[in-house]
Amino acid sequence: MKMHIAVAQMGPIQRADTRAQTVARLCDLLKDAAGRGARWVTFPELALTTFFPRWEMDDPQEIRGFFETEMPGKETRPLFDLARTLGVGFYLGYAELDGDRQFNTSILVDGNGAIIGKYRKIHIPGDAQSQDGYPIQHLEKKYFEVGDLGFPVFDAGDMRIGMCICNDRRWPETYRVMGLQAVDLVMVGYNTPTGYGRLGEPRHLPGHHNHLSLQASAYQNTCWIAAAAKAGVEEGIHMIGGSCIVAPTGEIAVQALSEDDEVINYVCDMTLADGYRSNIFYFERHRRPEHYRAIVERVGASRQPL
Ligand code: CDV
Repeated sequence: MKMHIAVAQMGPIQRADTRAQTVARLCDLLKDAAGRGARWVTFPELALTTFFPRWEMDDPQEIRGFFETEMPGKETRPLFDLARTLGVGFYLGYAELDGDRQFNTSILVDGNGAIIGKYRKIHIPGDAQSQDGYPIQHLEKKYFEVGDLGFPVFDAGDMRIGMCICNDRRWPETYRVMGLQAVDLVMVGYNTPTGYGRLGEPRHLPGHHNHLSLQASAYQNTCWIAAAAKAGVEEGIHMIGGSCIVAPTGEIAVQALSEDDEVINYVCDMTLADGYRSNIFYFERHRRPEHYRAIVERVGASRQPL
């Protein structure tokens, strides 16, 4: 079975950009993807606003302005209507306000414009308050609770789709939980600054680690991964691009070349995973969960005497 999939990378969204402007960009990207024949599109994490967790804000009204209280809301409805008109499904990342609870969320919307899945980011990186000495702040722990929905996989007709969000893509557990549900496609959006800085990494490494994580995870869990960056210089901070579609072989099938709004697409052979699932990664035959207890019993690495 072949499935035509697209990734819609976005260039920067500045703070002054309105929701209407940003949704219009999303609609243009969706049309571009549909025009190429794609049936599913991945948009980035927090795709409706600038990456606001770089700022420490305390005014509840100001913070609230970055969150959605309903989905679709008045401003996002055009994207859902367009999906229905084009018959194209999508993944969309946004900041969700649920009562007084705040989550970094993604939804899966089908080609009828209906929400068929929701995920709330589990691996929340960064800090709860600004840190001295860091060139840029990353305050997701201030603005978001840890997600409470686990890593579900959704029936999308011809395939099973799972979701994760940005930092989640670096953790093997993210994909293995979905791999154990026989996920076919994982969609992920990200905002990754080049100069996260606290690691003092050379500037080429964030892009390398992005692809390393995605490629290893697709291969080890026998699934496709469609990964969408928000890229370029946003509010003075450079974020990596490198949006891509990765095959279950671990190979990058197609990759964005720019740091702007850009659609990439690929006709994915969904049977490519079968060979791995029935051989080297035949989970039922080869996995040894009785030896993996530490994974669920321990959070950190133990330095206790051996
Ligand atoms: N939005 C993110 O989750 N960003 C992280 C940064 C902090 C490194 C990431 O893992 O890309």
